[in-house]
Amino acid sequence: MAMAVAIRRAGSTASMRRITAGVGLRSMSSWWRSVEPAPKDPILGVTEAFLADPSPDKVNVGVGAYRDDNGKPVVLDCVREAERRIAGASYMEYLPMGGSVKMVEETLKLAYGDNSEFIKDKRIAAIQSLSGTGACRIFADFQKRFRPESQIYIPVPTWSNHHNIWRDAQVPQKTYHYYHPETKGLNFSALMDDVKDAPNGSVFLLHACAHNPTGVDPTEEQWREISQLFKVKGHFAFFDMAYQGFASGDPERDAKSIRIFLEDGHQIGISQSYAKNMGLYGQRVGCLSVLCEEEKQAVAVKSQLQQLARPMYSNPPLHGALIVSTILGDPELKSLWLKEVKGMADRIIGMRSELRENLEKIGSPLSWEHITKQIGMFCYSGLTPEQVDRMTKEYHIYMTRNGRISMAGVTTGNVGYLANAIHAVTTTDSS
Ligand code: IK2
Repeated sequence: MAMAVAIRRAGSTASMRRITAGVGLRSMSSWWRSVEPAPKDPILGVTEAFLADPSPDKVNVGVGAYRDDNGKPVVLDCVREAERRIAGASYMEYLPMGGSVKMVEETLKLAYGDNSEFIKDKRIAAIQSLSGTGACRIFADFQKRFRPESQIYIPVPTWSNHHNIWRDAQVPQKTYHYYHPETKGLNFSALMDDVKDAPNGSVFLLHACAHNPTGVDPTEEQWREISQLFKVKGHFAFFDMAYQGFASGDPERDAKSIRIFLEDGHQIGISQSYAKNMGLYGQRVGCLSVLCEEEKQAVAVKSQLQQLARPMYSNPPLHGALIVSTILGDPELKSLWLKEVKGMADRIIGMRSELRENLEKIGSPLSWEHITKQIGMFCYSGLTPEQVDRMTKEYHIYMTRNGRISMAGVTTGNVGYLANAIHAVTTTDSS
């Protein structure tokens, strides 16, 4: 702009030449000179490295994406049938800013319950989101806009992208205790202390089930205690539910934490994703909901959530929403989906037992009980970053440096190899 004004003012061709040959043009040609490469994403970077490795032995247990027992990505039968029904549809218009009303309605039932009074009373502000990540991000922006003084309390550890999401939304972050490295379980007393010590009315991010990366969830009784303490403190719970169905195999059971908070009268927020439980990873379909005091407030909140989405992506994509609403709106397809979710969860549970048994059979002197105690897609193995580096360098096994193993990538074909590698790096020095 300044350059254009200078050129206009300069008038003559000769002086224009002097300007363009000078500092102005040089700085124009180096607009992005100060840009350094971004650090690799700790999860997606693992997949990049895996793909670049020519070894025939390579195993990817990095990203949390479900594979069948042959290590192949899966398209669920219910999804294939829904796509068959959708094929040739003449409707390719924009969805409204808030997305598919039908998809959102069905999605809320999964989280709040089929007969939820909150749905009946229209107390929930909800929009279709760009999967779970998009739901978290819109919520973070909403939090920043309407509670600018608030912070977000995030568990240690958590899904690494949570930190990026709230950082980019410019919400200050605090952490709370969650995992105990010695017991490889929940550090419940430290968690409760942190909840107690947080200023009244704080916002907490809670993993609704199948905690990523630890695979450690509070028990039902512990959820009840957490909920009671949240009441006393007036805290707000934002539930990230990226794995509904993946913990127990039953989406209804996996919503228990949320139902406890609802019974106790909390106003909560929820992020839901169909990436894992419907295998719709690349379709980017999910839902953000915020439970309000009454309908009028929900209408206002929904309008503001849409307002946040509009300048970002205008409206969400159609295809994934059609798949979800076709499946959940048809009792037969829905029961096929429930069967398939259970099948995925059961295969992972089976692989947990096999991995542990293999390690015990090899004669590992260490305890691997946590492999079968933890739930969901991930096993937080306890391997150190250095041991993980050896898994990759010496065995071509790719996993995140925090020691997380995506159990969804373990198969009957690679479980023995994986166990041998774990045994080697945990009992011998680097070769
Ligand atoms: N929230 C949590 C806790 C998640 O784990 C994820 C998905 N993470 O998957 C990648 C990995 O950890 O290997 C999400 C939210 C968001 O997932 P999506 O945006 O795909 O729905």
